[in-house]
Amino acid sequence: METHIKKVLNNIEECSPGQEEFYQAVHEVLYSLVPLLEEDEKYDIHNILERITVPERTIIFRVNWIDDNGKIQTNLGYRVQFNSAIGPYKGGLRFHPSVNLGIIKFLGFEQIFKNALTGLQIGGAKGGSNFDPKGKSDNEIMRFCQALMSELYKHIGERNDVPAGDIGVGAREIGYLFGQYKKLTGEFEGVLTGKAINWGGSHARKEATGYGSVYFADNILNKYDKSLEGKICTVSGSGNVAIYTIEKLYDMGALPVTCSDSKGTIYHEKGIDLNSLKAIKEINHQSLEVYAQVNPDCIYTPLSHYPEGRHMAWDIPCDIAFPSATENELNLEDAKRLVANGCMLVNEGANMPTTPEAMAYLKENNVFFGPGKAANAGGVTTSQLEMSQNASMAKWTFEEVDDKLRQIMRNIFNTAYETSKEFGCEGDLIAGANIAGFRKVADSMIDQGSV
Ligand code: NDP
Ligand code: 2IT
Repeated sequence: METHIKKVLNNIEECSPGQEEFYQAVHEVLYSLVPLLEEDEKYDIHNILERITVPERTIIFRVNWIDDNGKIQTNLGYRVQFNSAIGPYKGGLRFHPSVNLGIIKFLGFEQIFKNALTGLQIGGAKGGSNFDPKGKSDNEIMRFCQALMSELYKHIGERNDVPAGDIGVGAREIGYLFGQYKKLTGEFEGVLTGKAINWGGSHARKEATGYGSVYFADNILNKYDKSLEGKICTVSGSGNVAIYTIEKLYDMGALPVTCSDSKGTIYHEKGIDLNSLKAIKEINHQSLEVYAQVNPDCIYTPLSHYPEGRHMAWDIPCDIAFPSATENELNLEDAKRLVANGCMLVNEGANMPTTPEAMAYLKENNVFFGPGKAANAGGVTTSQLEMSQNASMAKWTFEEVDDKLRQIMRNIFNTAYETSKEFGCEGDLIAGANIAGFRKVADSMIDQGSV
C-alpha cells in the first residue's frame, strides 16, 4: 500500500511542481488512509487515489481592475472545483498576496473531506486571488470584487458552485461579489454564502467557524472528563475565526490571553479585551499595535522582533492552543514549547496551521489534537445552513442556527472518534477525520462510475 501511495505522491510532485502546500495536504491524508485502503481493495480497483487528488476543473483567469489613480491593475483569479461526488462545489475565496495555485489546491483538497465530514451534501472547492486588500480603499475593493466576478459568474451557481469567504474575504467583499453576480445574471439566488442578514444571509454564519472550533474542543475535552472551564487559551490571528473563538471561549468560562496579526502578537494576561479587538480589527481594519496603545497592560511583540518562522503566541504557557490565522504557523519549535509548558490540546481553527513535524511531536507527547478539517468545519456547516434557508425561503433565528451548529460539531467529533476506533487508532482524530471524509466521497465516486 505504501508503494502505491508513494507512486501517487511522486506523480503529483511531477505534475504539480512547486505546489508544496498541496503536496503536504495530500501526503497527510493519503498516509492516514492506509488502514482503510488495506481493508478494502475497491479503492485500489477503482483508482480512487489517482482520481481524488486531481481537481475536476481548474479555472485561472486575469482580473483587471482600476485603482483610485485611474490606473489598470492586474491580478490572478482562481477557482479550483475539486470534487462534486456528494454535492455542488462549496468552499471559500481567499484574497491574499501569497495566493497561488498550490495554496488554492491544498485548500480545495482539504475542503472535500471537511465538507463530507459535516454529513451535508456539499462537494469541495476553493478559490481566490493574489490581490492584497491591505491599504486599498473601499472603492478599490469594490472594483476588484466586480472585476473578479465578471469572470467567475460563468462558473458558479446555487446548484453548481457556491463560494464564501476566507482570509481577506468577509461580508463586505461577499456583498460586492453578490451585487455584480446579480447584475450580470439577473438572478437573485443563493450563489454565495456569508451574505448580510438583510439580503439572504444566515444568523450565526459570521460567528460559526470560531464558535464551532470551541464546540469541537469542548467535545474532545468532555470525552476525557475535562472541560474548558478555567482553561488558559492561546489564540493566533485576529480575523473572523480568531475573534469568534475568543468570544465563545469567554462564554464557556475559559480565558483567552493572546491574539496576533501579520505584524505582531498581543499577550494580555488578564484576558483579551473583546470589545477593543472587534473595534480595531473587525470594524476599523487596523493593526494590533492600536490594541496595545489602548490596552497598556498588555504585551505587544512585533513579528520583526521574533526569530523567523516562530510565533510568540505558542511561547505563552497555556492549557489549549487555537491556531486560527494561517497555514504552517505552528512549527516543531513551537510544539516543543507548548509541550514543555503543559499544553493539553491543540485545536486547529485555521486550515493546516500545524506543520507535519509539529503534529508528530504533539502526538508523541500525547497532546490532544483537533485537526482543522474537523475543528473548523463550523463555517462551511453554517454556509450550508444558509443555502438551506435560501432554497426554502426560510429564516431561522440565531439560536436555531447555533443549536444546529453545536449538534453538527458534536456529530463531526463522534464520526471522527468512532472511525478512529473502528480502525484501531482510538482518539487519533486526524486519521478518524480523514478516513471518514474520504470513505464517504470515495464510495460516492464508485457509485457514480468513471465520470
Ligand atoms: P481573516 O482574513 O478574517 O483573518 C486572518 C487573520 O490571520 C488576520 O489576523 C491576519 O492578519 C492573520 N494572517 C493571515 N495570513 C497571515 C500570514 N501569512 N502571517 C501572519 N498572519 C496572517 O481570515 P479568517 O479568520 O477567515 O481565516 C483564518 C484561517 O481560518 C485561515 O486558515 C482560513 O482558511 C481558516 N478558515 C476560515 C473559515 C471562515 O469561515 N472564515 C472557515 C474555516 C477555516 P492581518 O489582520 O494583519 O491581515
Ligand atoms: O475553509 C473553509 O471551510 C471556509 N473558508 C468556509 C467555506 C464556506 O463555504 O463557508
